[in-house]
Amino acid sequence: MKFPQDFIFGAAASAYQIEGAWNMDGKGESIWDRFAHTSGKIRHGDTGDTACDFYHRYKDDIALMKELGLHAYRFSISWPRVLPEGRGAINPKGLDFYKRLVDELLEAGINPCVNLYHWDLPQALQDQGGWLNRDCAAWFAEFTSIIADHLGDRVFDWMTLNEPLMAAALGYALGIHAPGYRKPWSMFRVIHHLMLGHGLAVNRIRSENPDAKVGIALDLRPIHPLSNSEKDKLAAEKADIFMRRTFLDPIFQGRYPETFTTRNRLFRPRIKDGDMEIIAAPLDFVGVNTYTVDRVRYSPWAIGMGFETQMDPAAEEEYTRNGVQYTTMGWEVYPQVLYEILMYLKHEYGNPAVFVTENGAAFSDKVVESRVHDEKRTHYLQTHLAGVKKALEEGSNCKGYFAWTLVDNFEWAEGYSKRFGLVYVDHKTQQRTIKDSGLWYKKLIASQK
Ligand code: IFM
Repeated sequence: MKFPQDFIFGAAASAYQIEGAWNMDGKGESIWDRFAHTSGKIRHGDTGDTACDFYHRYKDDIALMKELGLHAYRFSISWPRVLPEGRGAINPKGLDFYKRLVDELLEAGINPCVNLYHWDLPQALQDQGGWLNRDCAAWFAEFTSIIADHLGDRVFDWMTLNEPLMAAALGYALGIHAPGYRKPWSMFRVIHHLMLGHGLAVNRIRSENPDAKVGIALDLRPIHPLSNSEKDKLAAEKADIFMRRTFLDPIFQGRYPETFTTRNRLFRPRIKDGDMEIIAAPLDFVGVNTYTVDRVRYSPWAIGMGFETQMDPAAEEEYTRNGVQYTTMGWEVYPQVLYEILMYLKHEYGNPAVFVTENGAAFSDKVVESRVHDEKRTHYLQTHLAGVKKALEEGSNCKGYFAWTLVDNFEWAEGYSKRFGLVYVDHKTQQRTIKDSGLWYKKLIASQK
């Protein structure tokens, strides 16, 4: 499979999912530390306390990235590692970790792509309301300025937020992610504050480094009605508005979809004069995180929504149903996912530059005689990348692909029970084994030369 000469192949990860060292060298507590330390929140009582110990093993993991031939690595910065209280005094050791990480990546010839917020808000800020507090947008901007000031001479590719929809929906409405709130009405306010924080951060990055390329990583999935009924079709339209247009319209058109701002008062975010101009700060690219398709049906019970997505629960093992493969997350494998989303962005939003900032699959891998024969993941990568290639042939402006993820890591509420990595991690010994899918990816990247 041949891609354009300048197409970027990378891998992505996030701080809480891999770093560990949760309370070392002056790091402050994050909402994920607090959540994972609360009994009953994470499968098997797992925590990110040690995770993949990337904090200590980053040099070895960068050596693995080099071995795979990755062009770029997308990682996030732990806000409370740098600002233990969320604001104010910088923790020099925390900042130094990210400087060393960037230097090591550059030394290995791997482009560092920084994502500023991947869900691990400082607990000290949560104690002041977190993203429910409008001030959180400004706090995020302050944090961004610090990071851009210290890394901006060596980092040129930036993302503000990772998946604001998931941060708001799973964390504030469904309560299955930190901070664990079940207040569906609050979600819209949280979304607006996140988007405001995004816009402010874009401006801060640009003022620190005018050459920076800035984007945001959104979770964007194809949305299909579960049946041909008019009700389900209407539900799919509503899902499109809530799950995709709520984020894309303000960025590209400077306004939220009408239904976002005309909700009943309890649900409606307070939008102040000038907010939309800030959120619509021009971007250099959109990051797309996508794994599966959403099959949507009408639901009278989803108050204020009118739709629900059919989702299987996570499972011990992957399975097939009616000839369709599902991963251990219970996610349908739908290889056209990237093709459809890239075409959607082309037709609905004027074909912006796009990076696939996350894509991958969890399967129940096993090490057998020092090898991991994960042919299902290889097949997943192959068929999904074929979708990217088809989209490119049809004019998509996709610039690169980041596999989720380099090493098996802490999969949020699922703990360590789900393996997405190109590299297997024995979570007891921290031993790494490159999976067959990693070797396939390596070959694909090498074959582009
Ligand atoms: O592990 C997550 C990641 O943190 C955000 N996007 C989806 C991945 C798989 O669930």
